[in-house]
Amino acid sequence: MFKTRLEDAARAARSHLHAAIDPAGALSAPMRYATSGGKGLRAFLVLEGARLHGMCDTRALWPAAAIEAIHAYSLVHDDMPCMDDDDLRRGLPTVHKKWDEATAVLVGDALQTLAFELLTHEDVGDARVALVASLARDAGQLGMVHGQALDIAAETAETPLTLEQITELQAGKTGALIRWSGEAGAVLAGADSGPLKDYATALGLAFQIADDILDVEGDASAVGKAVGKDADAGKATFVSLLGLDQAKTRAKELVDQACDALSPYGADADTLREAARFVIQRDR
Ligand code: GRG
Repeated sequence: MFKTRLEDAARAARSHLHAAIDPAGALSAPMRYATSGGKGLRAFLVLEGARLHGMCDTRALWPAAAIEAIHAYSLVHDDMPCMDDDDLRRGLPTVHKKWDEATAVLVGDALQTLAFELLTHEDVGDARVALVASLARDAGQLGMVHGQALDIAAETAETPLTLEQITELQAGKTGALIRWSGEAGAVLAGADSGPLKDYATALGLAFQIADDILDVEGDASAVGKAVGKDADAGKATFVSLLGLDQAKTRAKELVDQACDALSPYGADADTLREAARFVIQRDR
């Protein structure tokens, strides 16, 4: 059930996003390229959260496509030589490798602004301003960009980060967009987003711990990007700080926490529970 829903969400959000990329634009080809592939986890979270609140996909696809646009922008910029410097993303050459660095900067810029344009579509209804404001906050100076800046600063820091510092960094870098995705369906419906926020906060941290584990245990061809980079760079990660076994235990605890947070929804949230289990079992 979950796998099918994830694939459907990824496909639907991608085609919604691609329909919004105007072929007349000078960057339409690299923008489509940067938003192809990917698991679609964030779009899935938006659509499932919306379904739990009786919201149809016609409304929810706008925030689902918007969050995948922001996520894609962050990956394009993160892959650049001035950031994480990667040649491979989703199993294909990164945008700056296939085109050039100026194109990668501009593709990220255009995807970011497109995300906010999508959220203002009339189908989104009364939640438009709330969604624009929360995405601006969660992607911005105290959200994802904050986490990314802390990560870059850590590369040249004298001492490795502590567990507390890594947790703050990841809550921004990876956690903020996942949290926004989890909450968006409830915000769309004007409902209490508390349970979904708790679910997505735990899920985001479990996701990042799983990512650190994949960097150690994963296979580059399955992951679709280089692995072993954190250890090579001497970077503090959940695995380097906790050890592999404890990192896996912590990820499992967070998945249980995420599932418990869904109790107000009963069995209706079983697909989201499956998603939480998938996040720590994935191979890419
Ligand atoms: C450049 C402002 C700015 C931020 C970049 C997201 C990010 C911040 C950097 C990505 C670095 C990274 C690999 C983080 C680990 C967690 C993560 C976001 C992995 C990629 O997300 P997935 O697995 O990707 O959902 P797909 O390809 O499935 O969409």
